[in-house]
Amino acid sequence: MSSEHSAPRQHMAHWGMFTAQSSDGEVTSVVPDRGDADPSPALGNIPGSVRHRSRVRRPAVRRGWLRDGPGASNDRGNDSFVELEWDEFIDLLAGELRRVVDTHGNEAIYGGSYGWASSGRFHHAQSQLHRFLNTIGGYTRSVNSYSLGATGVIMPRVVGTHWKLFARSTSWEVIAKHTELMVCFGGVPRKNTGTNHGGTSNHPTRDALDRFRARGGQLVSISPLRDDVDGAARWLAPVPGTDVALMLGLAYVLASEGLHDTDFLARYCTGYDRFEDYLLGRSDGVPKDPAWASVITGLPTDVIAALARQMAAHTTMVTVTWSLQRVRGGEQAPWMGITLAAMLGGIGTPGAGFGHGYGSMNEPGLAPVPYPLPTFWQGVNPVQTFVPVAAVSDMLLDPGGRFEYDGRSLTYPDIKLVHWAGGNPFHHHQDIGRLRRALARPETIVVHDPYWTPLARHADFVVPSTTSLERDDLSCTRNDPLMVAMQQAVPRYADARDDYDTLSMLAAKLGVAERFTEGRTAEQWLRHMYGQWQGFVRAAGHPVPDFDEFWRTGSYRMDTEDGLTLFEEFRADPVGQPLRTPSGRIEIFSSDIDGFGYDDCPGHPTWLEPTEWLGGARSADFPLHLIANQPKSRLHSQLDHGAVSQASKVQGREPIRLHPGDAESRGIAEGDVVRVFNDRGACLAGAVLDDAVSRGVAQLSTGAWYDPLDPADPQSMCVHGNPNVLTSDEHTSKLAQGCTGQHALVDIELWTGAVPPIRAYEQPTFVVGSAGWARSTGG
Ligand code: PGD
Repeated sequence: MSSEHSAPRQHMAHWGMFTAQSSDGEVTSVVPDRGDADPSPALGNIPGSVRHRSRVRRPAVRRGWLRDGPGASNDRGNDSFVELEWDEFIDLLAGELRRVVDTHGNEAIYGGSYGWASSGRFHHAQSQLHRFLNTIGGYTRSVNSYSLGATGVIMPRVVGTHWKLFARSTSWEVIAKHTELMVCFGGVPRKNTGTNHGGTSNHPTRDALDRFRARGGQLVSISPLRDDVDGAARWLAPVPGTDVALMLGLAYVLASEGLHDTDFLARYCTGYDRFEDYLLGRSDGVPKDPAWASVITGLPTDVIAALARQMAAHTTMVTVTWSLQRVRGGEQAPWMGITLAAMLGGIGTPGAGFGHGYGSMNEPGLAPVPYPLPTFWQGVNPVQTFVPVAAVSDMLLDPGGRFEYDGRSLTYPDIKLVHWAGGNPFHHHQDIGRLRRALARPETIVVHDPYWTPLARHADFVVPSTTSLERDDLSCTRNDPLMVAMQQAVPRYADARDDYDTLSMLAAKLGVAERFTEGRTAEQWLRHMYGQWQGFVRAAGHPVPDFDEFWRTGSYRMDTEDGLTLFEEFRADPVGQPLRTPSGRIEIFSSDIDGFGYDDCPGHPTWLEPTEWLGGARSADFPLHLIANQPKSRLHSQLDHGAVSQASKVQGREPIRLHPGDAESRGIAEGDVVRVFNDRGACLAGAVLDDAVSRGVAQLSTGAWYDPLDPADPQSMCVHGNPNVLTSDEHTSKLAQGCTGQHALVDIELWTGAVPPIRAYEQPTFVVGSAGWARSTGG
């Protein structure tokens, strides 16, 4: 399909659709698609990324692994590599996979392999790896996500669904037309709406909010950061981590002043009475009134009471961003948000009710397509063992250990081989010092990535993957109308191969080639997957072109289900269209959750004092509340070396924003390099002073590639500004065991030492050799 690479090519990234211009094997410029109302600035990270110096050029094996063979090693992350020819590399890796399967069984392979990788339905890295591992007998898998760890478990129990909250959320159109008041816990940060998992052809949030405001709609943003909303909004900044207390204070006013919708609560919900006993203090002697909420949140009592009355008097949408559930006790905020919306009675009516994730990703509010998407079938995993995704360090450090999860008591497997494609746990996982000690435990670690990310540096086998720009693919997502031909923009870089090719070679060595490939090339898979999808759309009566015509045209616009209101069918007919909960209704009190007896997730929404917050004892040692949120200048850690991300850095470090008053009291000026620290670790960052950040708060986004001052020391300071050296590896609760990376208590001081160089994007050290050479010479 692609033979000439200098012509402009249409492509798709998680952060938007664009045309790439290239020359000499490199993308030189990108132009956002004309149909995109508000393109993401992150597209600017793409030019120069294909031939960047941090690319993995050839298959590489860690020197110590070649010398000593498989085994636990503290050298991971501080060793040199030997580049091998593909054939030799595949022989060695296939032999190691066979050894682990034969000796320890497939459960000993951890193929959780979490990560966002790239857009594209076929070349999706995890799908490729999971299918391959299934063909060789399966693997220990991970469940849920870092994005929505708490929500993914609690919401099915409370409203009977997880995916509907996003894929069938109330549309931006409906909000712009009907909502009078949006009360947004966590704001609606536009920086995040640049991104959608798998790609996105349009970014409607800014325009929708403009129309909402033009109609007289009012937005109240509740966040420690004023700029969590673009444009006019009323800003309330409670003490970070206290949103549930604020929601309870609001709920108390509704209940005590008779402003709650008792008919809705009786007809559509279960367990309100039990919750009300707690709310009004009948069960514990503590009324959760505005005065109580004021002490915890720092917001004035009358402000809380007035907001509750305003909410009751208007068509109000209560929204909760995903960040609020990425903390200890993270199940409570979305549960309490739904409860508050239920008390207002608007759920299922246009412009009112509940939303989860407006401003978290470019999906909530966008109309879904009514057809299944083309799918690369992953096969069946015969291994039943799984772990919650954020429990990876616990699993590696504690084989055989018991843990609680969603009402079950489970055991961590004994993992010997970790196989990872398309993710970077040094970006996404908490407490990197602990993660490094965990990654020293397995006998072998295999990583597929286009770049020498920190995870690749900690691997034994590093597989050079292509970027999506080096291959053809199909892009579409469940809330985007376009099926898009992602055209290869540049030839493959150096010895990089598609993960499909690498895994096909491994499958051939292991005697399962036919099962993995079904005899298809990548192009044949695209045609096959397109054909299946075409069948669905044609069955709905739409004349979808054949593959070749589609590829020439470049895209196909599907129908979408416009004008949705979340739970409207349940509202219309609660008996005929019940929720998939035990009661068929919204579970404000859940007997099942209550029955688990978890101290950190009781049977109804509850204020649980966080471990990391300014109201607790820990704040005496670490008096600043760090918000480790998603970055503005890139997606996660992807293309951190790109122009937009680099332009945001301060003296090469990730910017940390703090209030001018907090900076002044520490002798810190704009542009200084600072040391951010707590009892888990430390990193350097570049100071940006900004009164959009509340007093007592600091904001350091995720995504700066981990860059240890001393690579031999797992606890080393990161000289670049990765906040996950500071975050805690505690999980949300025994119910969901989700990620809690959003908050950490820290302190900050001026860095007065020499400023170390950034080495994160450099190649590791290589030694010349081959597989046999290292073993025979001890090299
Ligand atoms: P990415 O940077 O997207 O981060 O964590 P995630 O691991 O997804 O990593 C994707 C990797 O895939 C990159 O290394 C990229 O080079 C590689 N890649 C891209 N394309 C391909 C390909 O085609 N093949 C292969 N093999 N590799 C490819 C994200 C996670 O971080 C998420 S979703 C959230 S929401 C969490 N949020 C927070 C947070 O709020 N606060 C903190 N402190 N930490 C978090 N971590 C979580």
